[in-house]
Amino acid sequence: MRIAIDPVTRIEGHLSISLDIEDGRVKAAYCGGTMFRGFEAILQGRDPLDAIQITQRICGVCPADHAVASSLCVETALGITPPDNGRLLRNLVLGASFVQSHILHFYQLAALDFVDVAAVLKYEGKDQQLLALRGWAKAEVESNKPNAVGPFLPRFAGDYIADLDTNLGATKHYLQALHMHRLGLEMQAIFGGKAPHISGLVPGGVAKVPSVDTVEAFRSRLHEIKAFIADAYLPDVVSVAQAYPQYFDVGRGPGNLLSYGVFPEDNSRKKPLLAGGLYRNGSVSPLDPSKIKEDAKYSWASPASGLHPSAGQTAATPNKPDAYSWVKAPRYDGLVVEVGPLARVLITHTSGTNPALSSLVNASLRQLDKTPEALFSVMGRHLARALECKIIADACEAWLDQLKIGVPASARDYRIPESGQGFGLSEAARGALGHWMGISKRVISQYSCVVPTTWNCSPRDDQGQPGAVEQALTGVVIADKDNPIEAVRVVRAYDPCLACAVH
Ligand code: NFE
Repeated sequence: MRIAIDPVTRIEGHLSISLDIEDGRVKAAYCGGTMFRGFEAILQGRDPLDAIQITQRICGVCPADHAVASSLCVETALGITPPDNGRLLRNLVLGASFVQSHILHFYQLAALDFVDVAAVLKYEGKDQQLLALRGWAKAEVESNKPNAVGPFLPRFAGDYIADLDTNLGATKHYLQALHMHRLGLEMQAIFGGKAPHISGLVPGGVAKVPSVDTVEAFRSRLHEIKAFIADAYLPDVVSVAQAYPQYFDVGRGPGNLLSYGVFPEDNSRKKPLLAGGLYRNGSVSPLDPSKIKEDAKYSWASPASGLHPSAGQTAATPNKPDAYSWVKAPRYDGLVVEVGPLARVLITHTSGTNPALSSLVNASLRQLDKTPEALFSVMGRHLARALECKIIADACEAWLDQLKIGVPASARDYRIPESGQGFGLSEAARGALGHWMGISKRVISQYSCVVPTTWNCSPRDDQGQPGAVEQALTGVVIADKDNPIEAVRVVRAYDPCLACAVH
């Protein structure tokens, strides 16, 4: 029997999931990106400097992340690097982007798979925000209008948390998380000019010169967010993990992890806060970006298959016989890999390059009585994302302290070459983000983005290997085919962004 979840809600963009179910288990899963965008085609013939602005429009959630990858891409083509202040301001803008994205993902998107937000109808206390939410929800329920109580209903029936206080506490944090999201955007705007879609990232650094005012404006917001991570986000993730220990055994995925490394601590980019590499069978090896290829046998997004991103092609080919997605299928050395917080955390932990991260990972696993292997799961992905969020927020404080007040943050002198190549390998909140660019006659001749959700939500490759999320879904028990909540829990733990994936 085949069931379809189309669209999958509470993610970014348009994703369909088809599941072949046999004896109550998923036998095969298919991820479909259901929309074409074509940013890589739009970029051709444009000024290379425009790429930093145009690629940000791929997404409303992670524009800063694209701006950083695109800046690095332009910089390698131009042969320039930012001064220390530029690197630090970029880390701060990107750090604010990650932190707000992770909090938004947990509270606004994923936690509603576990928390029973309908419990607010039973609220009897004095909290003004919860009373306002209760009043709104009651009026919606009584209105009998179609789609009442959206975005909370309709939802799949399932084993939601039963404890009233846990549900009310998490619902309160849902409302506070909206404020954290705003603070995270304001922090990006303080150094990036505006948000979303920041204007201040330029080749060679950041246009803003840090002042005492901007540093302290960023810091005061950071302190609010750090308190929320410590008092709400981390404890809530642990509570959900303790309430659903079985989800440490669901959604393993391919087991191979990839990260480019991110948040450089010096200008060599060899010492990032979060390490890069390929995790395979318990050990980490260095990456060789020439081994990245994008297959397209099952994708409508490209007429050609198996190309390195520096030669990538994007053109709508809607009549391909076997295709079922607008997402391409990137592979590393032929391997299906998972990218994202789990990849960054396990690669950094295994590499031993960040003692603060390793002690946080060890303490959390001890608290939950789990081994690192258990992180390959629905709950492991939520936990890794929350732990990374704390590490990045803490690092932002250190980067603020390293800024030199009044000192410019961008390289001044550069010229666009007649021809050239660039690449920018960075990380977005959702995982490894690569931009590749060719320049000819001083304009962009070719541009490719290989984006986190392109890796995670890819369709099958030319060898027929299912993508990472397709593998994570395979074997999952679906108790009620009309309410496949187990499947959406697996998908949402990856925090997919299909707008990015199809770009
Ligand atoms: Ni549209 Fe994005 C992030 C990027 S994900 S959210 O994070 O790049 O594919």
